[in-house]
Amino acid sequence: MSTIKYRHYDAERIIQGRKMSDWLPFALAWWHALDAAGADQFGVATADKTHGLPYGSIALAKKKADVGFELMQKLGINYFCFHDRDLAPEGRDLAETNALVDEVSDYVLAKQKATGIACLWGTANMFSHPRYMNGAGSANSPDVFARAAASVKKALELTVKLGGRGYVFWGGREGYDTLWNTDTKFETENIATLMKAAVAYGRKIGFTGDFYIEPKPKEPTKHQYDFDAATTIGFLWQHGLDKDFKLNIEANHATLAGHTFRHELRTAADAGMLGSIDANTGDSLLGWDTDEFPYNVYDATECMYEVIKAGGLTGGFNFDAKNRRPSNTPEDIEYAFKMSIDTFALGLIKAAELIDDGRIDGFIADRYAGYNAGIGAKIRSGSVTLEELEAHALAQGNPPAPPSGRQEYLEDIINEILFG
Ligand code: XUL
Ligand code: CO
Repeated sequence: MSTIKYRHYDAERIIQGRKMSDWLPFALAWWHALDAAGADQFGVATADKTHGLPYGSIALAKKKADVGFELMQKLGINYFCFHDRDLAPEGRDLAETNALVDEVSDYVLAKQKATGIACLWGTANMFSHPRYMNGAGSANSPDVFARAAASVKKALELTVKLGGRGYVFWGGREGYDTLWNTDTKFETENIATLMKAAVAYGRKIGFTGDFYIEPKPKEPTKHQYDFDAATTIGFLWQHGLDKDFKLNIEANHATLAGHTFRHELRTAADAGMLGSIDANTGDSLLGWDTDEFPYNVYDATECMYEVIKAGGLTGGFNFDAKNRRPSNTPEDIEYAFKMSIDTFALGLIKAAELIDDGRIDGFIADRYAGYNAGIGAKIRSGSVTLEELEAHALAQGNPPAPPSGRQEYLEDIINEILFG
């Protein structure tokens, strides 16, 4: 139904046995597409997303829904992601805040029913309000902890109401700026307690989707507890949360952690926890979370290669991305989504070509072929002893010289598939 002419994205096209739209469930991030207006540490907004309505009003909240659904229909995007505070502003107290978001979510739900557009995931904003300056689940105050828990409860109810596939914890202020005032063990145990309570309540009210943690190493705190995929997986295993949680991997967060996007995707997939993706990019010359719309086809190809190998996502591709400050018109928002949707579609096409080509997979299979039989197979069984390995080492003489890793040959295959 999209009225945008894509160069590569074709929802119905079958790639590796599935429709492109099934490989790529794209989502609009309410906060960026409908709110972010270019304000940064150095200057005020450059775009006007108020539609002539008072900032923080219910009228504006509903207008944003109108604009958002119109944009998603135009782009052929089938999902959106939201924070509770993106939908409706804070009231004077919790009860009023909940009533406001009930009213706006009724309005959003009616639009979902009219358009067939669905919710990918919801989350609670536990980082903007000053009450969370010392954290939410990691707060030093049990009263703040309780308030955070109440907002998770409400955000879960909203996610169920809007049919969300997932529920995200991004630990906005869950971290520390100085260890001189912080008990890290205490704080991380409390975060786990909050997550366990969320799982218990979510399952009680019929939430069958995945919970996600979105790792990020820093910003706003100096050190965030969910530093990267490996750290987060360890935390989930340590606290018995691994059955209910997967990871939501964000490209810009991966690079902030000193990893590639692909490394984080692979690490999550290896643990069976690749759930969803926040599709964006940073800039190699800027060391912060710029949340740019992704355009790098190499990165998208690597991403889609990992996603195909992992069998797809239970979540989707949330464009947690905003226009650059000087790209400040409504058309710029459309260009941004169009460009990034085509980037991932091309990445999917090229990743599938790489897999069909078979040279990369064949090379990797050969590289480990020694493990298919004999002592190699015994090692793979996981039950080998040091005595058996020593016996093999003594009998074989010196091991043969290792074969080349052929990195440049393989990189040339990537270029050949991408550019001919
Ligand atoms: C912040 C970030 C968030 C989460 C949702 O860096 O990525 O927008 O995606 O809270
Ligand atoms: Co994100």
